[in-house]
This record gives sequence, C-alpha cells and structure tokens, in this order.
Amino acid sequence: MSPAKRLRARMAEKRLLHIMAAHSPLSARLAGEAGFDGVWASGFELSALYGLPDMSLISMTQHLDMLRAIAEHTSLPIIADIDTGYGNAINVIHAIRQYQRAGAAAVVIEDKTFPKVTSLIIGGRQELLRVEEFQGKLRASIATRTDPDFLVIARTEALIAGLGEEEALKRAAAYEAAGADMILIHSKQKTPDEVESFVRAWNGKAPIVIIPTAYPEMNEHRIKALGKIAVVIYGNHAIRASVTAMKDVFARIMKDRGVHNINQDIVSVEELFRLQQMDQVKVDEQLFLA
Ligand code: SPV
Ligand code: MG
Repeated sequence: MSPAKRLRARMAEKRLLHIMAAHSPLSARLAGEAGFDGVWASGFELSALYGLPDMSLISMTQHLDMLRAIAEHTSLPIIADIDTGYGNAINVIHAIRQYQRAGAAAVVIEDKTFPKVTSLIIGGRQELLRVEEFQGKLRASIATRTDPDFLVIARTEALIAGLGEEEALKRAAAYEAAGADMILIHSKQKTPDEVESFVRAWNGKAPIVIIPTAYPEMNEHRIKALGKIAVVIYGNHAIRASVTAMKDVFARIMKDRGVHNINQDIVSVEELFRLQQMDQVKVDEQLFLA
C-alpha cells in the first residue's frame, strides 16, 4: 500500500486524525510510539532545528533529505509542508515529483508569495498570491502526481494576512474548484473563534485541516463538535518539547556542577539503544559476524 493510500485508509477509518510535527527520524519514531496517526514534516521545526527563522531559508533539498530519513524510520504517513512550493507552478511540478518519490503521503502548499514570512509572527509582512496563480500551482500539483491517492492540501493564509473570513472562504472555494483534496485554514488568533466561524461558514466538500498552535484550547472535543475538520496538525510541539527538556536539563547540570542528580530523571542510554534498534544489531552480529 502506498503511503498516500495508508493515509486515506486512516482517514476513512477515523473521524479525526492527529498528526504530530517531526523534525527528525527520532521524533517521528516517538510520535508513532505515542499513537499519532501521522507526522507533519514541518518547515518551522526544521528551520528551528537549524537555528533559522521559517522564512524560505531552508532549501527543498534540506527538507527532502530529512523527509527521506524520516520515511525510512517510520511507517506513519508523512504530510509534507512544502511552504509555497519553492517558487511558481514550474517549481511546484518539480517539488511534487520529488516529494512523492521521497515517500510523502500528502503535501500542504500555501498561498503566500515566495519567499514566505513565518505565519505566527506578530506584525508579519504577509503577502498572498493572486488566486488564479495559486490555482495554477494546485492544478500543476494534481497533474503531476502519479499516485492518485497522493493528497494535495491547499492552505490559505487569508486569515493570517488579516484579509478576513470572506476572502478566506472565497480562496478556499477557488482552491477546491482547482482540485485541492483538502483545505488547511490557518489562524494566529489566540482563541478558536476565527477558525470556528470559518468552519461553520464553509460549505465546500473538501475536509478541513487545522493547526491550533495559537489557539490551543481547540481540543478534540471542540473539533469534533464542529464537524468538517478531518485532520489536526500539532505544528511545532516536537521542537518545543525538545527545547523545554534541553533547557531544563542543561540548567540543572550547570547548577549541580555534574550529571549525578539528573541521571535518574532523563531516559537511560538503554532506552536510546532501544530507539536505535540495537537489539537488531545484536541479532545480526550473531548471524553474520564470523
Ligand atoms: C509549520 O509547522 O511549518 C507550519 C505551521 O507551517 S506554522 O509554523 O504555524 O506556520
Ligand atoms: Mg510551515
């Protein structure tokens, strides 16, 4: 079964998929063990991993390399965050070929101009493409996919750009008309009302995807009560969890002037061996090292 078919099968079987951000094969493996339905190959997380702002500075090659490494280490379907598609529709054609081959199940492509500005920053200079131009990018994506199950998710940043619900609905309808399989509506409002209002007003057939980072009280209960939302992406919680843990542990080591106290509070080296699948190495040593 192709990765895209697996994602579609999961969607058919469950009303709401929970997708966790991943910035490495290890984070993807942990997402799998925690029970998530898939991983989000987040541009924000990978940018942060490199210590860079999420402003189209990470290249497609860097993102693809990480996605390939993730795909080798998890059976979870991967939703690839391809930002603006790395340029115009011609760049998008190239990107779709590459991401499909790399093992992605879906791509999310957003209607901002290239280079993009990270969405959640206060006072961000957010510029959107003309609707027709973005429709061309979507049509290019759909014409390029060779696996009909490969999902093309159109993300509108109309609310992020402060253009209001009417513009967001108009764009979402235009993107569905261009063939998008799903619509991702993004918002940086601190409460769910903006997204809830959009979802209530949406009368298209395409299911909705959300990333409730700015409005964290939008939990499964509230999402299900709204209906129409098929996927929730936790956009940056893997990297934020890592930063929280590292800050805490590093500070304690410096305070204690040693690792004698922290040792019992962090995962053991044996747990890392398990995650690295050292048990398989042991088996292979027995079998093959003469
Ligand atoms: C990402 O995780 O890269 C996203 C979500 O696109 S956000 O950072 O909120 O734009
Ligand atoms: Mg992103």
